[in-house]
This record gives sequence, structure tokens and C-alpha cells, in this order.
Amino acid sequence: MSTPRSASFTAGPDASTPEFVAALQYYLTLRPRQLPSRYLYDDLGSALFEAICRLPWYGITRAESRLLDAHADDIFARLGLVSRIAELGSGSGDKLRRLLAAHDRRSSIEVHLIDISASALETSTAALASLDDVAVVAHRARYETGLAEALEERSRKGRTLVLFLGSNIGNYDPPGASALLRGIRSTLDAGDALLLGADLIKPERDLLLAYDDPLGVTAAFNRNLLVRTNRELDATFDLGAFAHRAVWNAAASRIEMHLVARSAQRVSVPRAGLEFTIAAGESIWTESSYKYTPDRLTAIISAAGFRVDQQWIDEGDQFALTLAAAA
Ligand code: AVI
Repeated sequence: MSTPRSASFTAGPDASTPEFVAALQYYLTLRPRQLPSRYLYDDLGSALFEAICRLPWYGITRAESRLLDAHADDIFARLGLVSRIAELGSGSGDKLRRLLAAHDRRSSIEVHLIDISASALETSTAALASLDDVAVVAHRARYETGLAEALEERSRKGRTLVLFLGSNIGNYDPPGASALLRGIRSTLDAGDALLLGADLIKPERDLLLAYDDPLGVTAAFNRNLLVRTNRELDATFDLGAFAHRAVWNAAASRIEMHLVARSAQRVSVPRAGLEFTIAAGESIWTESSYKYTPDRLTAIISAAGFRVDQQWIDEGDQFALTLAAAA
């Protein structure tokens, strides 16, 4: 059966400036000061993240690609007829393309890409739109909103599969991760499925190299948050005055990224009405990347109302792909 190829964009917020302003007003005045990691992904930040994924020290993307290539057939065999896939944080679209290579297309499939980055959506839509019998719909939205839009039409033949890959779950704190999984479950019907990719705890040395790479790409990715703030909100962050730092917090099972002030400095963010002094050595905490054990993943997925069907582990890079059905 053949359906026309299609690629369409649903309307999403164009400039997120009021939200960005509100976030800065809140997070930059906390102690320790923070900037939420979702703002790392403007156009340049998204491109830098794509570069990170190719670094020899950052194994997440390669490990997940290996697992998808090796087990995509098995994933579809376990699920039966899948008529809709929704990917949260679709990035370049490469992972979905790998998965779709194993879809038999005896029936057409609708693919929903959900991302806050316009450039990531353009890239992923272009990567998938040329596939036969795949209808692509892009949603420029936060995950919850985009998923609700994607799954609006409920009565359909075949299952819905939600993809949450790339260890994006790691950027949520544990209560946030559990709430997000419960939220995903609440949008699904029994028998629909979730495929979750998550990075596992590994030796500290490997984690630090992955988040503080010798080429300085991750440092640029982190500092770009200040570049973006200077550009969009006329802020006065002195880029050279901030050092990138990655720390493994073993007690919390997370890598933290910080921007540490090399010297005391006055910063103003006029469009957010902020003016403050950062002390020498003070840091702005920009990201947490939680790492899991396979058992912990099974526990949080199950607690959200799924039944874990299979878990595949990449032993080389210590990464897990977990397939679970909405119970
Ligand atoms: C998108 N996310 C899963 C990445 C991570 O590993 O936490 C973002 C990243 N931060 C630094 N390097 C990559």
C-alpha cells in the first residue's frame, strides 16, 4: 500500500523570549545560580551537540545506533503492527531512520517529530521525508505539548510507539523523569509502547572525558548558553571569564556541567531586568546528566505504568535500550 509522502509543520512558538526571560529571572537568582539545559539548543547549540555526538569520547549516540541497528527487527517483531511513531527530541532524525529501516511498510506509518529546536526539526524532517510510505509531521513544542498533539487521533489500527532516545531522560532529575514517564503513559492506550535509550553508570574517567572533551566542543556547547543570552537579551557575560567544568556527582549519579567564573564580575541582563555580581570561583550550573543502572531503569519505567518487555545493553559504551508496553 502506498500513501503520499508528506512533511508538515504544526505551529509552535516562534521566539521563546518571554519564557527565556522568566527562566533567567528565576534560575540565575537561585544559589547555586543555574541556567536550564533546555536553552543550550539554539541553532548553534544544536549544531555543537551534533558535533559532540561524533566525538570519540562521547559514546551515547554510537552505542544507541549499534543497538538500534542490531535490534530494530526484533523491536518490530515484538510490537506487531505499528502505525504511528512519536519521537521526543528527534534531533537529526538519524535514530528514527535506523529504526524505520526495519519497518516492513506493509502498511503506511505516521511519524511525529517533537523538538523545541527549529533547526533540528528541519534536519530530521528532511532526513525522513524521502522515505516511502512514511508521513512526517513535525511539532515544534515541549515534549508534553507535542506528544498530546501527536496522539490526538486515538482510534486507529496498529500500535503507537513513543521513542525517548539519546539518554534525554538523563537531563531530568529523578522526580522529573518519573513524572515525564507517567505523563507519556497517560497519553497511550494499553498495548502501545515506549522505547527508552538511557546512558548507564560507568567509570568516572570515561564520564569526565565525555563531558569535558579534549577538543573543547562540550566547553563551547556550554559557553554558547552565555553567547545566546548576550545576543538575545543584551546580557554582558564575558565569555573568556567563564571556564567549563564537568563534575561527576556519585551520590546523585549525575554528571553536572558548570560555567565557573575565573574572576569576580558584574553581569547585567537588561532585557530580564537583572544585574548581579558573580564571585570568583562561583559557578552557574547549566546541566545535569543522570546515569542509570539497568535495574533502576526497569524500576522507574515499571512504576510509571509500563511492563518492561526487553532490555538490550551495549557492553562497550554501557548504554541501555529498553522496550516497554503500556500496561
Ligand atoms: C542531550 N543530552 C542527553 C546530552 C547529555 O549527554 O546529557 C547533552 C550533552 N551535554 C553535554 N554533552 C552532551
